Amino acid sequence: MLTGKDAIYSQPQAVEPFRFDQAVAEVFPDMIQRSVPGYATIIDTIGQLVGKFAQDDSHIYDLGCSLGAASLAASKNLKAKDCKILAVDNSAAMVERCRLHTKAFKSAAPIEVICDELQNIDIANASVVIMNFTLQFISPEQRASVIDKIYQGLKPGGILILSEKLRDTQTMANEVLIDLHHEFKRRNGYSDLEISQKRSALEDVMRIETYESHQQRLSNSGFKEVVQWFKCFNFASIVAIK
Ligand code: GEK
Repeated sequence: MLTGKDAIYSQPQAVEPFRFDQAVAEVFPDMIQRSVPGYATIIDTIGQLVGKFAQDDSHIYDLGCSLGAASLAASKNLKAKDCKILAVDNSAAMVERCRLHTKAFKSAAPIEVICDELQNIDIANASVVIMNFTLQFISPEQRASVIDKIYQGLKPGGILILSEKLRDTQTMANEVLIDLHHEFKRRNGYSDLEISQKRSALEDVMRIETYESHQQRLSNSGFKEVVQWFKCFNFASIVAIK
């Protein structure tokens, strides 16, 4: 599979709202590695969690799967029998490439790649649901019903792995985290122009919340225990246990 280097915002441009289109799908592995601190660790740990929590005869959902990195990590670590992995994304360009990635891989469980809004997907018989940096792209008004639906579709003892970019309620502390993230991107070769144009492109598309709002929403849905297992700058990953 050909994947390139992300240079989408390297030239000055009239910045349009960010979309997961063909140009983004082509450079996505490079883009996410250079933009999300700890991405490789998070994918690796999602695999470990699937190894521990997937139950026999159940479904594993990867909502907002992009090119299928989390689904592949799930498949590599799966010990439970007769599971099915359902990978969902609403970007046709992502789904097309995800199908190629997952087909090329000899998976322990069938991986079905679905092109649809995750809001339209029924969640049933699930032992693990993964939302790795996806909920932040769902409109805030729809988030509670998405989390409720996931909770309802999980089996007892099942988990939701939720990774998100966060906002801190403390103004100065929030700025510290944003600066550290921008420095992380600079060190990974992004210019100040790329960082600021990407920031503008994402402004209305990615609506980030505080850790406390996520925690509250998860416990409102009924999750028994919620733990932040990863945090680096303003990026976190949470495990919520039913
Ligand atoms: C990874 N999880 O590599 N329905 C389905 N998919 C959606 C929706 C929606 N309503 N909205 C956005 N997406 C991946 C990375 S990227 C995160 C996830 C990022 C999809 C969108 O098309 C994109 O592929 C993905 O969610 C978010 O582990 O780029 O910051």
